Amino acid sequence: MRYELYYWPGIQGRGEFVRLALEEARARYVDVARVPRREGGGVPALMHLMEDEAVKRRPFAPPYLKAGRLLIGQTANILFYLGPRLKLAPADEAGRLWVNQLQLTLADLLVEVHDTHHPIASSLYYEDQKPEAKRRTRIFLAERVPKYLDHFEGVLASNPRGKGHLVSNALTYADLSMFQVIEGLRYAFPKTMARMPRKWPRLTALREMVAARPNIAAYLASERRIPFNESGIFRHYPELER
Ligand SMILES: N[C@@H](CCC(=O)N[C@@H](CS)C(=O)NCC(=O)O)C(=O)O
Repeated sequence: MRYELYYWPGIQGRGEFVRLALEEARARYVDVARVPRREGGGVPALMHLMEDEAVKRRPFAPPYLKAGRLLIGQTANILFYLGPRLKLAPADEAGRLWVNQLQLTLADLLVEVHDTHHPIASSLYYEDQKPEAKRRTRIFLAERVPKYLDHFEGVLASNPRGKGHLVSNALTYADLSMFQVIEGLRYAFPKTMARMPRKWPRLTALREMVAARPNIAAYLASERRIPFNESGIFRHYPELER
């Protein structure tokens, strides 16, 4: 199977959760919007599947994945499909649902991360909502980050035979997504996350374990990994953390 991933070309964003799973499994895939337009890629190819009424089961927003005749939207849904196929999900239903639940909780967290810099509207510039962003970020860092990270630290603690994995004792896409969220939080909020090794030692170990996986390490060092930037979900605006 040669998968086609559709996501905005200049940011990690939500597409990165799918990229990490495909990269870990060394799956064959094309990041379509990063292919030149003259070769049928670029943003027009992405928009076409969202906007052309002739397309069946059109997605609402990127990322989406083409797998043969299937067109699948929603990050967690894409990973739910890919998980068993890439051997990144448990074989049993209860395990697969638990991985999906963790992924959906991370998706909730992502919305809150986005709202730190865009608390009023995505259609407005950050510069037009700075006071609200500052207020929102203060509460996010004081209340929400600890609540979420305590939860995931607890998931690791309640899986003592998991060899550092969130689910069972093998790598799942939830571990990869957890890694990505930690990386993003470290980029956006370095002061808060400097406390991570002391406050969330199991998550710190998970981050190191995932970063050291050969396929992930090779991907992170490659040009395929788009650097974090101030167009993505995780943005570093020092004034927000001050
Ligand atoms: N719940 C969806 C959210 C998708 C989403 O918000 N995609 C963003 C980029 S990360 C987008 O382009 N949204 C356009 C919009 O909401 O109008 C998912 O997890 O995939």
